[in-house]
Amino acid sequence: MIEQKKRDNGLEYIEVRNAQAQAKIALQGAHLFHYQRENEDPLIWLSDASFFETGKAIRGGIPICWPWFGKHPSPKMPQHGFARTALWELLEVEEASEDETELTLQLHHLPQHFKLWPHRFELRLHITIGRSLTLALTTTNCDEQSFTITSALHSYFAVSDIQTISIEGLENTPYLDTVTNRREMQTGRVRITQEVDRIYQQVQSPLTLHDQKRTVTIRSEGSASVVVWNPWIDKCARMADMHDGAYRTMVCIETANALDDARTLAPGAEHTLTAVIA
Ligand code: TA6
Repeated sequence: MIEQKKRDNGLEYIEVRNAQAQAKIALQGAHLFHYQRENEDPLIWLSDASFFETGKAIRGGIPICWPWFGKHPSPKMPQHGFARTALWELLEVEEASEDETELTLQLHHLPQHFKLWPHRFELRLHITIGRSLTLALTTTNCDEQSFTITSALHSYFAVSDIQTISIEGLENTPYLDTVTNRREMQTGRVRITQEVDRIYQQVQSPLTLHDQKRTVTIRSEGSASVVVWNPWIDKCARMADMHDGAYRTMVCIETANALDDARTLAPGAEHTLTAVIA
């Protein structure tokens, strides 16, 4: 089943249901904000205080950070780029089988983007919804000049209790701790007992999120960097779109092209950043 729906304030989204899972994707940002497998609790976390307003990023789901990740050198520019608040177009929907649904959404360069980022581009997101969830973000350089992007599939995962989870697969991997602004080396699994905001580099292997209720694997393609984020108590309390205790039920594990993993595309070239969540 695929339905085009609108929230009370007019924000349009697509609802997908098949034998294996259900999902919701807002046209703003091509933002998947719900994914739940049959007979399971939601796997992707969504703040119950999220705004669903035009021009404001939904808090949770899998925001698309593009064409830059993080803060822009100019404070007037939106953090994490403009793709996640732009209105995308639904190009194609295919119910490949009763177990799998595929969607393709597209963002084409528009005049209003040029003042933010003066390049001609085409951006496509291909989402496969089934027992596993796949997002593939393809950037095409439609310009005569090369351009460089940083980006992330900024995935929010629902967890039973942040203090009991661990993330396997980043052992002995270097990272930038953006809380302390120091470069560190990961020893053992990642555990969260404070604010964590780390950009791991030279990431090779698939990751495994160990939660009390389940184990989730995240396999990336076209990416050698991963961001792990939890705002913890104080930062969460300062966020208008997160209730105070919400940090306890979420962790971000983001498949990225960040820092040294930025990607430069020659005219006509394309790059795909993929996350497979199973
Ligand atoms: O991915 C981690 C991060 O860059 C954090 O620094 C925090 O800002 C988070 O993204 C959320 O950013 P947002 O702009 O969605 O509030």
